[in-house]
Amino acid sequence: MAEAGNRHFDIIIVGAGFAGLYLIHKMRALGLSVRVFEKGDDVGGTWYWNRYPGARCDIESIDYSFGFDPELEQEWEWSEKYATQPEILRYAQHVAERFDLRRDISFETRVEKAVWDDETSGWSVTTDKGDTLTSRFFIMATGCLSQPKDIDIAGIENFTGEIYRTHSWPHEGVDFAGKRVGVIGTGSSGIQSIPLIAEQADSTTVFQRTANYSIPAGNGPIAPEKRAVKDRYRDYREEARWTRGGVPGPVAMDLALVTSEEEREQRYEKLWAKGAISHLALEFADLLVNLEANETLGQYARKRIRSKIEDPAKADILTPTEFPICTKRPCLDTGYFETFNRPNVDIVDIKKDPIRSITATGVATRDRSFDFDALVFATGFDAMTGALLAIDIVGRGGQSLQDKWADGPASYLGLAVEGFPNFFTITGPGSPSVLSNMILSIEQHVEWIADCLDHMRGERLDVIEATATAETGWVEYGTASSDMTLFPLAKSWYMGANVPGKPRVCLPYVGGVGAYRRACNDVVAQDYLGFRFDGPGGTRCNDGLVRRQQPDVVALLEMLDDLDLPPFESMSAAEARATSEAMSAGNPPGPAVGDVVDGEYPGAEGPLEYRLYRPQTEGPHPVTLYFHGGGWVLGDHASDDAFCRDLCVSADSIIISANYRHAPEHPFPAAVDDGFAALNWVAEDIEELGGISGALAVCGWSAGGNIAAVVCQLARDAGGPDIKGQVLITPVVDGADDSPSMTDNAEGFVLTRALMDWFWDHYADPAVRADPKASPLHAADLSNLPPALVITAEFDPLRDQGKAYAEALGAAGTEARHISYPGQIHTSFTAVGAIPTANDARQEMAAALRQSFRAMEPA
Ligand code: N01
Repeated sequence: MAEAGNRHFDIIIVGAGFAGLYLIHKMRALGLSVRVFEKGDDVGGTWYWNRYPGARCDIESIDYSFGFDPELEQEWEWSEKYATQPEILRYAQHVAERFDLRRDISFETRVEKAVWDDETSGWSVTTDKGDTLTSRFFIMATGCLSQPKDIDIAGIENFTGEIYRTHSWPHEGVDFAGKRVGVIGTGSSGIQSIPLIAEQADSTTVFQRTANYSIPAGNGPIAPEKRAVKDRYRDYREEARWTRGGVPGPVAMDLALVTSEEEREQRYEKLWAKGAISHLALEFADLLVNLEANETLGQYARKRIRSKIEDPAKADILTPTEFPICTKRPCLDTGYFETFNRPNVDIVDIKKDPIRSITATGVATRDRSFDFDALVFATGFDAMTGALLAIDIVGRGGQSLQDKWADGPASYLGLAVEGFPNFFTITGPGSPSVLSNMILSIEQHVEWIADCLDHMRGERLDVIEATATAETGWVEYGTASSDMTLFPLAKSWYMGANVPGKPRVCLPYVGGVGAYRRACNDVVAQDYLGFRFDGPGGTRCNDGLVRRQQPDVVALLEMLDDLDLPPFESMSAAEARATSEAMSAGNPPGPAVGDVVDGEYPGAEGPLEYRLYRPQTEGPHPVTLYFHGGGWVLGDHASDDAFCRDLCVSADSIIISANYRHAPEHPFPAAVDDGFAALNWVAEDIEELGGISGALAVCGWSAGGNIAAVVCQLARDAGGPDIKGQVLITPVVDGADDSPSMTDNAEGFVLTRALMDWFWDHYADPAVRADPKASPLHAADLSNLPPALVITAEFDPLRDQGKAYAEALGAAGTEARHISYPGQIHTSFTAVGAIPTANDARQEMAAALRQSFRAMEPA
């Protein structure tokens, strides 16, 4: 062992890559003793091992470098936009020397086992040298792409030629001159190495299972504007910390699907010319969430790829088609596709002609056999969990990490694991890690841990452990985040799909480094929410979930927070209307429908506008009369356009969005009188409108839900029109509500209590609010009303009154169903395209409408 006799440390760390190096530096600064064990004979981690020809970073070096020390970042000069592996390795070595880090590292030593001991509140760590050491904390800094995937091709042991693997390339290099080389694998490693192998070799044959997207790196000297970053590195790094991928750059809010083809093409051209993957998927806000939008970039990429390959048969094989672009890690290349224009380079599509086995002399596919002098495997890694599970880590009660993660990794923030006290993972599963600039993410984890250990020391706490509640909550949040995206559609290593038998879960957190950093900071700000501490300073735990809303809701709330708009209730009605219109201007458009017709209907006191949405299917159709939201003050017949389109398509119903007079110009009961007039008009004219006679339902959101509920009562009392069903979305039904949801959700979720008061104050004098036409919950009789579906949101001041209305309807004998959606807010359900986690709720509403109409069909 390198250190003289010491067998106990404050911290034992596995891995001397960038994470291990920075950990030593930070832990030393805290005055803690550290020992790092590293399998290789020097520092550098992934850059120590992956020495294949062409290996480079795929995040620009100005970004892919440490930001913790201003002197370090000024003194180091990168020679190229994307540095080569030797240069990055030299950088790691420079860092080790500059901060005198090697003296705390035991090289050529593999950690085999680590066991938590409850008695001593520490870890016992065993190495392949037979040593057992102890520590208070145990940190895995083993990297995300360090454990190679087993080669799952039969017969490799029979091959008599040379075998190379990109992830553990010979340090002395390989001379392929005069050799026939077979390469298996076309991920980043294959795509980077193939052009250089092909330059040397007599012949090169590439076996490709899945064609991959790659864009030209445009490598070369660092552009002057990028070099100028060094003059403002501090600000630049800070900016990077709050981005999505850890690299500053423009983030589009606009959508590919509402941008003209011409403009899209121009933007994609520019994107290609940049030669960078860090912002590829951020060019439009819908590229990673909407398949059709994604396809616009996919098509462009395919066109560019095809244009480089002369032989159409080779182009067919090399052009990717099997997954949405950017759902597998996109590659950066230098002359990859052009390499296949060489006469001595071939591509074999092993999806069509699968490899049967490796033979003594080469590769046998189903239809052909190939002879090689050397085989190169670029077949990838058991990503993110492989290296963590390669060591036998045993936590509390003898539970191993392998057992705990048998069905997929469970981790709090990708940092800590319940049942494994004083154990941290750097860039573990559940953190942005591989979807980000790794060095920046490493720094954030190391700094978070250092702050945590410092806090523990200050509070005299010895043991920290994530709680089950917090861990499960974060895992669910991570899954909900990835489920909103297209990532699950690819058989990628992000999804664990490249390793046979590996659980299929999205391993990284997809929400971006900024959102993630905010979550980590929020945990700290809430007294380390979701962590249990123990020690002489006491036992303490503020348990709970760091993110309680759905991920898209969180993103929306964070965006609104950043905008820091004045509250509506501080504005005049006219200002509020203008602001509301401006805010909805960029909303996603909603799906195409058969027809949209604007017209006028006879309101209670004069003509009012309506917008009719007709399905693409053949009519006549049932009709749903819809009332928009906006607290009786804001909005109009067109303001919930995307939602009306969505409902039209999913319910296969004509939707008529009828405007009504707004307060304060037209206070109570103008809105409901207009609503009832609209109902009578639709019922009378239903066939002329393309509807089926009698097939009429109502639906409304918020104040529109109030109108829908009221018109059902008015129609019942008036003896018609007959309404087949009512769908009430977060409706206002009680002007005197003071239930817990009013207090719990009073602030912070778009509709605030203050805003609701402001709406009421504009709409109805307190003296009339108890009138059932204003507060339908207060109706003396709630029987014989149309079957109702009431949708409420967990984080909505109106949650409890919606629930109360459904219960009161049910108690009076009216068929009523109530669904409360966890993690949603008042505005979630109509936000089509913006809040995809409410898609289920929208499907429920459509199903309820279809059910109402079905009920009238003869059995
Ligand atoms: O590995 P991969 P990688 N038979 O998993 C194929 C980072 N990185 O080492 O796609 C036949 O991407 C497999 O086929 P398929 C970067 O994040 C960065 O190239 O599964 N083929 C695929 O083509 C990257 O994403 C840089 O159908 C088999 C290939 O092997 C990550 O590391 C450079 C097979 C594996 O591709 C991993 O990249 C290099 C089989 N049995 C790596 N098994 C930089 O630029 C697998 N394949 C910084």
